[in-house]
Amino acid sequence: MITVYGVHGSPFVRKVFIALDIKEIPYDIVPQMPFSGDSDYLAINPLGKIPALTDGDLTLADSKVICRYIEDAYPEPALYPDDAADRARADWLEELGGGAIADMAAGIFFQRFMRPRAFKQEPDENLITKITEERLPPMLDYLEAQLPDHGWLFGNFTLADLSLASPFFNASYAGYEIDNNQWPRMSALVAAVREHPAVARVLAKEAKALGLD
Ligand SMILES: N[C@@H](CCC(=O)N[C@@H](CS)C(=O)NCC(=O)O)C(=O)O
Repeated sequence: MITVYGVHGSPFVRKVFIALDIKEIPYDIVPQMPFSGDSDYLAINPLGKIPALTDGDLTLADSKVICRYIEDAYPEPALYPDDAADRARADWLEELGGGAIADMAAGIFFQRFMRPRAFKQEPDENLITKITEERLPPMLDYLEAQLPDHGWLFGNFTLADLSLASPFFNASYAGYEIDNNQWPRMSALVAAVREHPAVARVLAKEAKALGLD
């Protein structure tokens, strides 16, 4: 049986839940908060980050590594493109979505969602403006040029589509939406990923967990 360590709300944990749901692989969840310093968890992932996953004797961390394992061990339905060049490009876009873009979205989410709720502090609006006005627009320009006019990046839904859209679910919890006039393809991608049945199921559980339903 697969066990996922993590909590709803993290875009990285969300990716693993969605990959497992799409492949109809049953799993248990061990709730694990990030930044907990919990020594039992550090034995599973010495970085202390979520998610981690165990499958029998195998223990893994990092959503990208975990999702590649899930894809190799449970290939159907495929969540990455077949063609080598497409797969490399999907890797790159997944990396960008889980790296720079997730960092920016996490900045907005932390300031406007987590700070007031968890720490009873005001958000740093200057920091948010720096992200939304300076750092994010060139990234969105780049992504807009990467996306097709319609449909998924590689024909079928892949983890590249999910990884680019998912950070913006967190940003939207904090009141940020991609401007549909300036970046229509990115805005449409986020909407389409949100409506994917497995994504919608996980987001519904997430809304409950975050007290947003
Ligand atoms: N590259 C990692 C990033 C995971 C990550 O940063 N998770 C956040 C939660 S959204 C975390 O655990 N942060 C705690 C920390 O950085 O110590 C992945 O893809 O799994």
